[in-house]
Amino acid sequence: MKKKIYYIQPTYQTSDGTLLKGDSLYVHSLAMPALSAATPSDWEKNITLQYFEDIDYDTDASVIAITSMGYDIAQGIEIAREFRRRNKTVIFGGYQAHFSSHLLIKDVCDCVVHGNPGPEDMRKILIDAESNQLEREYHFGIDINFPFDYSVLADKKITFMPVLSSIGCINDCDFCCTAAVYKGQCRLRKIEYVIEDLKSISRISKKAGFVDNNIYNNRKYLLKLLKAIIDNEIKLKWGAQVTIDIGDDPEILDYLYKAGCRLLFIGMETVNQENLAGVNKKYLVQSYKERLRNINRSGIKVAGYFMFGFDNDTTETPQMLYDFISSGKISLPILNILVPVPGTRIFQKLKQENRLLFEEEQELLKNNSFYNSACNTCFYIPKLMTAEEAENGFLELYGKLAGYSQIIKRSLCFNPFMMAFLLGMNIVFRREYLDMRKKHKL
Ligand code: B12
Ligand code: SF4
Repeated sequence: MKKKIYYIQPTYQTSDGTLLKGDSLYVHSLAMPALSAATPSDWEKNITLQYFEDIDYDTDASVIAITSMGYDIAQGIEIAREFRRRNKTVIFGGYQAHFSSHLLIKDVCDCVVHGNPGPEDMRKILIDAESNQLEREYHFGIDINFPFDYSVLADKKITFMPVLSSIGCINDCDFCCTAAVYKGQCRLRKIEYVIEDLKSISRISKKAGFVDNNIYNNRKYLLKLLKAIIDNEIKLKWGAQVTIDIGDDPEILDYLYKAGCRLLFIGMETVNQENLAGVNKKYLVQSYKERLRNINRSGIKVAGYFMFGFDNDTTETPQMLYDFISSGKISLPILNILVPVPGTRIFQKLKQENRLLFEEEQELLKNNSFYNSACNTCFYIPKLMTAEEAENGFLELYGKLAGYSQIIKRSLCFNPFMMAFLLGMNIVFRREYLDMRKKHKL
C-alpha cells in the first residue's frame, strides 16, 4: 500500500443540487490544518478543500480521509462512494460523521473516527489501514496540543484565518451541537500552541477568528492567553464567540481590546426568559442590555445570534426581537429559525412530541441558499403558532432588519475599517433576505 493520504473537505449541495463553490470565505474550518499536522511524517499527504478546488479522483493515495461538519455530509457520501468504487480505503471524521455514523458505517466507508485525533491517533489509524486491519469505528479523546499546519489555508482568500484555543463548551444548551458532543465539558489548548498558530497566521493574514465555541470557557486561561498575545506583540485583529456574561468583566474586556479583539459573536437566542430556561441556557435576558453596553464601551462590536420558534414564541415575537436588535447595541444580527439538529436534546424532545416535519437528516439542508445562510424553514410544529406562521414571522423580522436605514445604523462606527467590514456583512444579510423572498415567491 502506498503511504499516501488524501484529505478532502467536501463543500455542500444547495437545494437545487448544485455544489457551492467560490473563491473566498469569511472563516474556514480548522479540521484540515489540524489533521495535516497530525499526519505521520512518513506519509505523503494531499488536501482538497472542495469549496475552492476540484477533487482529484485519479489520486494515487491509498487512504481517502473525508471530513464533515454538517450537511456537507451528503456530498461527502457521494465522494466516498466514488472512491470506494475505485478500491480506495475511505475514512470519515468530523461533527456530522459523529452524529451520522449509523449512515456511514453500513456501506459508505471503511471507518468512522470520533473525537479529535492527534499525531499518535493518526499513526494508529494509518498503521491499521496499512495492515488492512481498520476498525469500523475509532473513539479518540481530544488531542489539540500541537501546532496546526497553516500552509493548508495560506493561498486561500479567507477573511478571518481560524485559530483555536479550546474544544467544547462549559454550558449544555438543549439545541446546541457542541453540547450534544461535549456535554458541558471543554478542553483547553496549551497557550504556547495557540501563540505559535497566531504567529503562523500573522505571516499570511492580518485578521483571525477564534473558532472556539466559547473563548470565555475558563476566565483564568483566557486572561493568560490575552496577556501572552500582548507580550508576543501579535498585531492581528480578531473576533471570537463568547457567552454574554463576559459583559460583566471589565478586566477581560480591557485585555480583549488590547490583544486585538474587535468583534464578539454572542448567542443571546431570545428575549424571553422562559424560552432560555426551556432550553437550559442559563443567562438572564434582563442583563443583556447592560452587558451589551459594557462590551460596546470597551471598543468591541457585537454580532448577536438569535433564534425564532421557541416554545414560548408567538406571532408577536418578531416585533419584540426587532425592538431589541434595533435598539443600537448589536452591529450584526445572525438570525435563524430554530433547527432541531439530530443528536441534540431538542431534536429528541420534538421527536417524542411528534412535532418533527422531516424524516431524513439531509432534508435539513434544503433551506440553505448561500454557504452559511440562515435557516428560514421551520422543520417542526411550533407550540404557539403554525410552522407557516413561524416562517412568515421570521421573514418579516428579517425584512425589517434588512432595510438600508437599519444597515447603516448598525454599521456606523469611528473606525473606518470596522465600518466597511460591518457594512459588507450587513449587506450580505440584506442579500440573504432578498434571496429568501425569492424562495418564498414574494
Ligand atoms: C468554521 C465553522 C463553520 C464555517 C466553515 C467554513 C468551511 N468551509 O470550512 C462556516 C461558517 C461556513 C460554517 C457553516 C456551517 N456550520 Co459550522 N462551524 C464552524 C466552527 C465554528 C469551527 C470548526 C472548526 O474549525 N473546529 C475546530 C476543529 C479542529 O475541530 P473539528 O472541525 O471538529 O475537527 C476535528 C475532529 O472533528 C476530527 N475530524 C474532523 N474531520 C475529520 C476527518 C477525518 C478523516 C478524521 C480522522 C478526523 C476528523 O479531527 C479534527 C481535528 O481535531 C464550528 C464550531 C467548532 N468549534 O467546532 C461550527 C459547527 C461545526 N458548525 C455547525 C453548523 C450548524 C453549521 C451550519 C449548518 C450553519 C448553517 N446555518 O448553515 C453550516 C454547515 C456547513 C457545512 N459544511 O455543512 C455546528 C455543527 C453542525 C453539526 N453537524 O451538528 C458547529 C459545531 C457549531 C455549533 N455549535 O452549532 N461553519
Ligand atoms: S453556550 Fe453556546 S456553545 Fe455553549 S452549549 Fe450553549 S449554545 Fe452551545
